[in-house]
Amino acid sequence: MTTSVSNVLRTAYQKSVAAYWNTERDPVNIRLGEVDGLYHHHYGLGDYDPSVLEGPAETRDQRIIEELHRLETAQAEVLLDHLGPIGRDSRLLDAGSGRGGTSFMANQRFGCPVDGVSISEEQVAFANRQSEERGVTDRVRFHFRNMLDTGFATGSRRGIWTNETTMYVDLFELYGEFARLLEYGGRYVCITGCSNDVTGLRSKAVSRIDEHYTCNIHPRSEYFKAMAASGLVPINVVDLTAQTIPYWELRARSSVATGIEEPFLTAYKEGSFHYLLIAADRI
Ligand code: GPP
Ligand code: MG
Repeated sequence: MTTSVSNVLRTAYQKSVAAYWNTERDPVNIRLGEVDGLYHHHYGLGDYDPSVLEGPAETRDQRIIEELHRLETAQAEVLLDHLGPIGRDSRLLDAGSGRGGTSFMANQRFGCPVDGVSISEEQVAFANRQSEERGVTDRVRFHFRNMLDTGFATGSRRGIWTNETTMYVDLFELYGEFARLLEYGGRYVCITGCSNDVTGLRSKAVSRIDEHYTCNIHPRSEYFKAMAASGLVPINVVDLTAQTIPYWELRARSSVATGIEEPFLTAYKEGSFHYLLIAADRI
């Protein structure tokens, strides 16, 4: 399979998403990543330590950054907890791998090979540099490929995850590709933000999140329809909304707030939006 730009970026929309991530250097991601060299592109889970907002003013900013980073790493641990037993030879796919954080954590935890794919060449290059620095290039590799059409072998994956990336794609197309890639009984884990069918069509706050990231947040129901259509059978559905709100409250008070904190807090608190984990098995 060739990985020329025109082959990977097939639509004007995909080109605009790639352009966004190719130029993204936001302190909310870079400064957090610098804490320990794990660069995430997802949000956090769990209560924060309120003492970070107090104490010596000269260290407060850095202590808040470290606490936000700790919560983001905790989120990735929760995702990996749901992959089920993974042996050293099980092959995993990180679909929409960003700067690589979750992939490195999976390799550290399971010792297994991990491939990440991204439509951002800058992110792929960044993550591969990280892999070199960590000395794991034989086990963790990042590829400039489209997660809708990865080119990896049929049935080659024990596990696949999407950590906040599904709002960029058509779920039916995506899960068709994942169903092809997963072996029988293989596990898919999704963490996502989704709109609430019960409250009706997209709220103002959810529209503002879409606009901010150039994404298209799906309704909750769409996930289950698309999984069912591709033989992905949910085994766990966890509403993580209450556990992510403290992260957003701390982030709103930090020096690295981007302005998207208030729409997230509004959307979660008004109930128009959930932070959801879905784990599903391929049958
Ligand atoms: C990015 O994380 C995540 C997305 C762009 C997907 C949108 C997620 C939803 C749950 C709707 P990031 O770490 O790059 O974002 P930020 O720069 O705001 O920290
Ligand atoms: Mg971030």
